Amino acid sequence: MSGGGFAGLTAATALAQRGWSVRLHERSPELRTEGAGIVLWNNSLQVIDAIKAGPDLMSRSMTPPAYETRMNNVIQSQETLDGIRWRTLTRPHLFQTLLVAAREAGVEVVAGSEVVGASPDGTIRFANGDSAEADLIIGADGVGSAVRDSLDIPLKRERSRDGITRFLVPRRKAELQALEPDTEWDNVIDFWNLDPRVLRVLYTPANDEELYIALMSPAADADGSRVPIDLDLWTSVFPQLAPVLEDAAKTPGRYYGYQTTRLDHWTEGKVALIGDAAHAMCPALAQGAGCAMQNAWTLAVAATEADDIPAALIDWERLERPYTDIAQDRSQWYADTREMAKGNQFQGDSVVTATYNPTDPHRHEVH
Ligand code: FAD
Ligand code: 5PR
Repeated sequence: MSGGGFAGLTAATALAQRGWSVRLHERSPELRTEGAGIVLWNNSLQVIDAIKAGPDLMSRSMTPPAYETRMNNVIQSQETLDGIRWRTLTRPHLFQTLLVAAREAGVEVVAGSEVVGASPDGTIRFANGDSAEADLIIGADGVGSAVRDSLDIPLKRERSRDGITRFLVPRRKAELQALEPDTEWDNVIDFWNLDPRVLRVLYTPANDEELYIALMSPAADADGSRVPIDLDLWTSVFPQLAPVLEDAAKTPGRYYGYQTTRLDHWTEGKVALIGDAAHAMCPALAQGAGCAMQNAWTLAVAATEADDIPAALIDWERLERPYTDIAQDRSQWYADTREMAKGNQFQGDSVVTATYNPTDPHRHEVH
């Protein structure tokens, strides 16, 4: 296994729990995650339950009363998402949850070990010159995947004009309430402004103490995409968020441009790619990590049941990839059109992946 992110840890855990001996190579000297907050939907929450990490995840996460969308501070919709499972949490909490599960399952984690490539016959190569043989090699090494690039799989990369800077800050609920008493500050609130200037704040409570805020602007807007953030600019457009924007301005932050990567195929012989290595996407539907964990799980199950691993991997991609393709397409479309600003974001094609249950053994039967 190459990569100890959300995809790699999930696949390693699911395989080890099925009796595989799993060695996970992570390039960084220690296992940790960057970034702020995250939203998980039914598809990944089912996987969390299946690897027995549910109680840990639930202990420090929440389901806000509604997903609210505003345009120029006027409410467009308040989606209560009835019947859809979803949780908000911090990325460090998700990472810790998965790391504990991996350790308990007996995964051998090798930190400070960089993978440089793999071959379809089941050889994995390391930066220190070593190599090893395996029945299954998984490239879960992120959007810059060395495993993927070593296989020369054709890929298409699509960039969007917008991007985002993310922060984890204290909730400051009482101060926000004092500024805008009628607002339900436990909601996710997607604050859009398109005219006269495209600036957006996605406000996502992650638990009682921590708030995830994501500040979006076009890459072409130098002040809007500046880090540390231009506090005067952001508070002039979002005065009701001043207390939390002040905290965000104290951290350096990093601006990420939206992009989508699509591969011609996800597997070659005994090698499979999952997560951002195979299917990086725009964050609009909050499904990047969700699809990573969903595909990690289904891959582990398919490989365990296989008589012939390369054939089983091809079959796995054929059956599972449509749920990721639709999330990538829809997220890219939302990023390109900014249609989320109209509200009612989570309907129809936008919730196909979110409501999928990858742990249901009967999921591909025709009803
Ligand atoms: P990564 O997290 O990138 O992990 C890859 C790992 O591999 C890293 O630890 C890296 O150090 C290691 N590695 C890299 N190269 C090598 C090598 N050569 N050898 C060994 N190890 C290596 N998703 C959601 O589901 N919900 C959200 O709300 C959400 N919000 C997002 C907001 C933003 C702004 C962005 C940019 C993304 C968001 N995502 C979200 C997407 C999500 O973060 C990613 O899709 C997810 O982290 C991908 O996980 P991964 O394990 O595939 O890759
Ligand atoms: N949803 C989430 C998110 O983090 C972002 C977006 C949507 C949870 C940005 O990071 O549309 O950009 C988005």
